Amino acid sequence: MTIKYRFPEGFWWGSASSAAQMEGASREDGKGLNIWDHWYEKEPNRFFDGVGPDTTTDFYHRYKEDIKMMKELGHNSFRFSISWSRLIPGGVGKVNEKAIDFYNKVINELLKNNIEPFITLFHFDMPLEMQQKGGWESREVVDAYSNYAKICFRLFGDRVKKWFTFNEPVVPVEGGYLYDFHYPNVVDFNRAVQVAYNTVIAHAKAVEEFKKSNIKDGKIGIILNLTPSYPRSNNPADLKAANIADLLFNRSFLDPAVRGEYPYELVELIKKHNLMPKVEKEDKELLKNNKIDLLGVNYYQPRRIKAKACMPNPESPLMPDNFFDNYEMPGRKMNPYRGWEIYEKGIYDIAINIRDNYGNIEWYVSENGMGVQNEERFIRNGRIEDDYRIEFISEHLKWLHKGIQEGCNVKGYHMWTFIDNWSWTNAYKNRYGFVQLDLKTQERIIKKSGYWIKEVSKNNGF
Ligand code: BGP
Repeated sequence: MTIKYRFPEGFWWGSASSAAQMEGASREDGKGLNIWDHWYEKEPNRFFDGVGPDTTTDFYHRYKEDIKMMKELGHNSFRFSISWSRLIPGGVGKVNEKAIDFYNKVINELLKNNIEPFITLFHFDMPLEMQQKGGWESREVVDAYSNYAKICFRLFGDRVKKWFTFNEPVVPVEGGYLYDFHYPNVVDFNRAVQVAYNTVIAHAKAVEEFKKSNIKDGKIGIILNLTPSYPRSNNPADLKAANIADLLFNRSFLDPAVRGEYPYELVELIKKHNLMPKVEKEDKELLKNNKIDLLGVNYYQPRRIKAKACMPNPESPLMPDNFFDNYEMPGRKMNPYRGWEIYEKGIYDIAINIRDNYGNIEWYVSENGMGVQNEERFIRNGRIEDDYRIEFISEHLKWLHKGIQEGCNVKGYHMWTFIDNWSWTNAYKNRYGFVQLDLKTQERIIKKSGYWIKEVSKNNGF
């Protein structure tokens, strides 16, 4: 096979996952409840086909078999998250020995298979008791989180060298406090800003703890879902709208994490609309002193923006959408199942932006993927022939490769995800895996894309 797109030596090939989406065993071995367990108990109707987070892919019991399969797919790295409510039920207090044992076994099994573990500390799964204390609106919860982070570094930092404080921290802000797709289903811009701000502070405190922990050769970072904001046109009104979307959804986390400060324009916007959060005087220093070493970027879709067409109803709550309209570009390529646009060049634009505006910091694609419904219809001779996924990945990789050729500091590419897993309120509607999961039997079968990525990883290119 001739290799047209070769990636740098040591490139990270693998996938990402999260505790709530794969572990299952949601009430076993002393795990506390998190907001997903709780919300599902209260309102199962909010979840596709009424499927909740109790079993998911049962990684808690099947991690050995799964790690073996990862090896078979050519993974040299794998990101998973620790469940805060499993490690420290209730969020503060006694550490659960059984959880320590489980995460130790997973880490050791990965290392035994030459797969480097990357750990995320928080992937949308707030312990219920912490939510009842106010969730990210509360500084007490921020401190509890930084203590949890410190405990994780101490327990696992001898073997785990890549750490991420948060996965997509803007999503719980959007889902939980603006657009009603995460618990606690609040719609309130002021509270959303406080949640976003306190999450950034929690992140910086965890980075501070990491630095104190002196983990040898360790790197600390954050995973952000960057959605490049493309204006409909060069009309100044469209440009202004797209810039606001970029400030609110990308730079609100990217700038404090990488540059150690908020963009001036964002602060002005927040002030102008009386949305300023409560801050503490040492916060500024904290941010400045705790920039990340490594950035993870989740990229699924771009954001297309146009200037607002109509005046918002003055009686309805202030929303980010008061400042822009989403633009449906004619001819855009869609993933109709997830309702997300597929725009491969976005990954290159992100790379160039990081190179030119964020000091060319070391980064990797921490998630990219395509969720497809009813994949069973593509089964031929017993396996899913997901050529659309192979095309999706290779088209993104070509753009990433171009970025690397042009000097972008990209270290790897992880897919969402290893195996079809539980997707929050979408449950098992859209399937993302290299491996098919039979929900009834828990049987695992590698899809065509799994064999394809194995070759890509082996050849370090395609
Ligand atoms: C990202 C999350 C993942 C994952 C993925 C796919 O935003 O980090 O947790 O779920 O998106 O999205 P979804 O599951 O909503 O289809």
